[in-house]
This record gives sequence, C-alpha cells and structure tokens, in this order.
Amino acid sequence: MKISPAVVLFTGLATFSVAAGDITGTVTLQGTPPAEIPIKEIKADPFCGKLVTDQPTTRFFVVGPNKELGDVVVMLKGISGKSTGATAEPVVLDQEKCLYVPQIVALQTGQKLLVRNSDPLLHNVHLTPKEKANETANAGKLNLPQMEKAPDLVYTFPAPENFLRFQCDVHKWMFAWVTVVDHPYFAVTGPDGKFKISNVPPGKYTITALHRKAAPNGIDKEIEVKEGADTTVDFTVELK
Ligand SMILES: [Cu+2]
Repeated sequence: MKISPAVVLFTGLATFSVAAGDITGTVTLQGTPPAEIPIKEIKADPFCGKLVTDQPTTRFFVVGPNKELGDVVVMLKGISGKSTGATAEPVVLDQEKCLYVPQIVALQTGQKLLVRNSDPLLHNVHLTPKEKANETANAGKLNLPQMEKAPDLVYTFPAPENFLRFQCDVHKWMFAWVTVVDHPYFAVTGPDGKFKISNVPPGKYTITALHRKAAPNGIDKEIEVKEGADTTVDFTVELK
C-alpha cells in the first residue's frame, strides 16, 4: 500500500502528542492553620456591606476536610523561554463583593491579565511588582482607580515573579497574589488540593509547590516524566 505524505505527517503529529504526559497530584497541609480572621471592615463599609450577607474572612489557608490545601502554585523549575503566554487565553482577576477572586493567580509571561470590577462601586488597582521589568512594562498602570462598569484593566508581565501583590487602596483588606511563570507547566490547586499540569514533554524535572504563607520559597521534588506516561506527585506542606 502506498502511504500518502499526509498520513505520514498525521501519524508523526499523533506520536509527538502522545509522548507528552500529565503531572497530577494533591497537596495536603500538615498541622493546624491559624483561624482565619473575620474582615469586619467589609460588613461595616457602607457600600461593600450591602453586597455581603455572610461575614467574609481572610483566605490564608484554603483547607479541605482531609487537609487538602488549595491556592498552592505548583510549577516546574529551571525552564525558561518556553512561554506560550502571547497566544494563551487571558486570565481574569475579578473584584467581587470587595474581595479579589481568585486571590491566588498564576499565568505566563506575556499572557494577558484582565483585572475586572464586577462590583457596583469604585476600586483602586495598585500593584507592586518586585521585578523591575514587570514594573517598567506596566508603567502608568501601577495604581489606577477602576469605576463601576469600567473596562477591564489589562496587564502583562515579561519576567517570572512569585506572588506579585495586587491591592486596593480604597479597601485596605483587598489583596491578590499573581505568580508569573516563563512556561506553561504550572497549576494552582483547587479547594480539593488537586492540581494537573498537562502536556509535559518527557524528561527529568524539579517541581515545586509554593504556598504564600506556609511555603513561600517552594517545596522542591525531583520527578521524571516518562514518554507517554502520566506522573503523580503529592506534596505535604508542613506548618512549623
Ligand atoms: Cu476595592
């Protein structure tokens, strides 16, 4: 049988995509986190107070019934210049009921971050990058008011940076933390503590799990992604 070039090309692509693997795992917390603090200012605020029925609290530790830990950034280390951020879907950081949602965000270098105001009131978006390149790239947008129904504010970051801080100067309790990664191999754990990093090429890697309060510098593990196979790696974040 004669094989057409198109079939050869298709088979080649299929083989390539099968070779990559997913990395999945669960992050759990060991130890008892401090109690979250009620943000009484939200209830007391004449505008924000109307938007909430429950008493919002800080969200330092998002912990499940079996100590699953959410809001952990898991990423491969030692990879640079592999960002697909320029063509990736933008990431939304919303302001809802006078809180940032989500509070922990990760995105790639060059990927758009849309900061949205879903509230019927004024917020002020104030970011303080530590990497000079991230500051320079957003000059003029580092401290801006955002009115009700105003268009999204759009940011991009050229340099990797962990936990770049966003805050609102109108509502002093509002913080979000944005981690910028120079490749697509990262994830943030959900409230179930689980993460999934897709399409990782085979190879040996250092993978790290960062929690802003309990593991800000990351917990490293060595892993190997074998051709066409999925890899599981779990992390335990210890409270000291
Ligand atoms: Cu605000």
